[in-house]
Amino acid sequence: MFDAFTKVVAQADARGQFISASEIDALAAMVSDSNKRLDAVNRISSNASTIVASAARQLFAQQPSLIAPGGNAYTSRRMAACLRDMEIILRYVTYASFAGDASVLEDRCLNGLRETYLALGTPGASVAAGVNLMKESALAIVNDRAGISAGDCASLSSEIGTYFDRAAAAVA
Ligand code: PEB
Repeated sequence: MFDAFTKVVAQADARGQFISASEIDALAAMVSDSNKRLDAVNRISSNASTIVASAARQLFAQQPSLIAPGGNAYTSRRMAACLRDMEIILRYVTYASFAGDASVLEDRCLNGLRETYLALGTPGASVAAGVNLMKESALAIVNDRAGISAGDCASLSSEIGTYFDRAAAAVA
């Protein structure tokens, strides 16, 4: 598991070189924007149940067969498993956003997930649709202008978006 700093160290060590000026510049830029990162992670984390619930509600409205008899979220046991899975994926997205690196998400959540869903008969494309709905909801909360000092969060939002995209792509 890497963060943005340990990733740079590992890459420099693999090359047998000192950390380069451009790597230092990139990390310095990240540090100077780190309050935005912490605010974004805090907002997603403290609204996690809202993000999961609203994404799930939209997913089941778009794909009602999932909750019809025989569907993959039919019976409260499967519904609970589905909401739990969405929450797990969102939690790893917040870890990656916090660390500034996708490796925790890749290694501890997405690795083997496609195969797990194949074995379970859970439709990966529907999970991916749920992840995309969580992305929309989470980024809307991150970018809410209310109650926060104004600033440009475009690059941070797009970085966080890539973590959701990786999760969706891993199961689609
Ligand atoms: C992954 N999900 C399920 C299982 C596992 C995971 C390992 C099997 C064991 C169990 O049921 O608990 N676990 C989960 C995960 C990690 C992990 C992400 C990462 C670290 O450890 N059903 C739907 C939707 C979708 C869904 C499309 C969006 O209709 C999910 C939610 N996951 C779903 C369902 C099950 C499941 C299990 C329904 C239960 C399947 C079944 O038992 O029939």
